[in-house]
Amino acid sequence: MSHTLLSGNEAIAHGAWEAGVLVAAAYPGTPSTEILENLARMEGVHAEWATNEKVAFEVAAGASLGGARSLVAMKHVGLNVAADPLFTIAYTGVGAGLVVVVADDPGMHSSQNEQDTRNYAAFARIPMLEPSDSSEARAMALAAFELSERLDMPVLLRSTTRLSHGKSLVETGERQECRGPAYVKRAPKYVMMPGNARRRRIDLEERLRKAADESERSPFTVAEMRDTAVGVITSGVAYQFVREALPEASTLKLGMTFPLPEQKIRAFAAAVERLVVVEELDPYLTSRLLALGLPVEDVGLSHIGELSPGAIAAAFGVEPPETREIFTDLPPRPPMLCAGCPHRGVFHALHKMDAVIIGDIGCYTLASLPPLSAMDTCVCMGASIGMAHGLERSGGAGERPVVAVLGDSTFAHSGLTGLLDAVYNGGASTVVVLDNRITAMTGHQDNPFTGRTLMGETAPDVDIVAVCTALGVADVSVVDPNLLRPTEKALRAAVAAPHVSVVVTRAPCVLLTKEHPDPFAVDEEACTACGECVRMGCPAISRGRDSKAVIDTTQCVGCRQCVQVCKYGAIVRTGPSCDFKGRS
Ligand SMILES: Cc1ncc(C[n+]2csc(CCOP(=O)(O)OP(=O)(O)O)c2C)c(N)n1
Repeated sequence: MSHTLLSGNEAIAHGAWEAGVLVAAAYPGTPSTEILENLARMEGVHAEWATNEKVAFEVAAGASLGGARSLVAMKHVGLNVAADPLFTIAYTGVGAGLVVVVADDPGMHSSQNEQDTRNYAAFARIPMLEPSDSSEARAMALAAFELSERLDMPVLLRSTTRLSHGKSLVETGERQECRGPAYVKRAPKYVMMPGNARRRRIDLEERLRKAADESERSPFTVAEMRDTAVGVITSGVAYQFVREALPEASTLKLGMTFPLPEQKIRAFAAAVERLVVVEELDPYLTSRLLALGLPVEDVGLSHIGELSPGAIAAAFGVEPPETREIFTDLPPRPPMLCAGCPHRGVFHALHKMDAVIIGDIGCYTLASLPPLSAMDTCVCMGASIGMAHGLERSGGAGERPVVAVLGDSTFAHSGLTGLLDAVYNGGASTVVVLDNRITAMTGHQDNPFTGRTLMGETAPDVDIVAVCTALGVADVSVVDPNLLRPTEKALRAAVAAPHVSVVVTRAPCVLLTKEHPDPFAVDEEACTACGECVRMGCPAISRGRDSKAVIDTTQCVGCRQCVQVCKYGAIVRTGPSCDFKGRS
């Protein structure tokens, strides 16, 4: 045993490793990504980035069939993608322990919506554990595998951003080696056609009854009796906020939040004068406690966004805990495409073409912000192609070209089926695959088009062009998006095609390139202040004296995109070849 300062994600990975996890799969997504990145570095684990969360879930489920303790991790919206296998694997049950880690993002720090995954546990009828710090995250990850095997059910481990990324002390242990029995054919358990599924449905209720007993006995549910004037029932990171805001209040911290430990809850409720539930996001516990007939008092806490000790103190009408403002004088850093991002040129061209740009999720979503303002929609991963096809078929875009734009990782995640659909149904929209050779937005994870795996091994170099051709796209071209004219030409040709066309814009993410050419600078005499380069939205370019362009040479990576839009030759290379005398 040793003590280490770990984030919730690191602790979950460690707990799973100690439990002897053999196979782990995930699709990256903040705030869950580091779980797999950590597991990939641990001895004895096969860890992989799956193409999407559904596939990741199925990989883990298959490994569990084969007697390997398995883990799948994702962010909350990933569980929507993986929901199909989730609901039915609740019926089949597992081979060796199967743990599903889902990290919610209250407050949407890096997500397109806010979801409370606790509802999924109840909806799919699978047990759920909710850690409140890193130490519990490790212990629960370990315990979740044992619980999964005792109950013959997948177990959901729910985290939230503060837990996943916050650090606290963890006592870690050694790894147990525990391979389960090899796969045996058991069709009545694993083949979910109606006759078998009906029997497993009844069996699921029996397993849930056992899970409820486990919940009553769970060491993770702890009643802490202090002043009994107020009793707070809470779970997860909300427990920490309650302890800060209401240090005198009695608390019942629920570790297993599906099924709920009804007797423990009733006993706690009977021992306090006022009973309040403090929970982040949906009134998940509140509605269940009210259904039990318990007198839960509504103190008016919001169900939108993150909780905080201050918000809890305000709801209870007590002094907020002392907080210290740190780093108050930092300059604002609004999100934007990086200087030299190869996506920029594509959006510049699409904007000029007055295309309706049906976007997707990735770094490129930032093109929706001014000055590029080059995106019309962004809904969920992979949505761009289907939505563009629907819009094009509706005729609602009139004469304007309809262009779907998505990254290489998103294309692998859920773009392929949309593209096949558009081809099959005789669409005529254009699809742009922004192939920057990486899953950039979530921190540079590999994907099937990068030629490397999460374990650092070489993977087959799957060619996006060949994939599109195989899906029936007649018109596929490849351009370097740093070259603006050829990019615009390829896009114009693609939108003119009478059928579905694909343009693959291929240039590595600028952050993958370690060495850059000399930066550029503006020749003030030649600059007319027309603003064309500023409209590219590069963070290295701003307006200076007399509204003329200024390039911050510490940010400029020499991509040459701005040089190509300047009609006056006012942007020139610095360094030895500089052809103006540094008038700035
Ligand atoms: C269902 C789902 N899973 C994961 C995410 C997190 N996520 C947002 S964008 C993105 C990948 C973007 O990569 P890519 O499409 O290659 O574009 P890039 O950022 O490299 O430009 C991921 C994994 C999400 N939003 N939704």
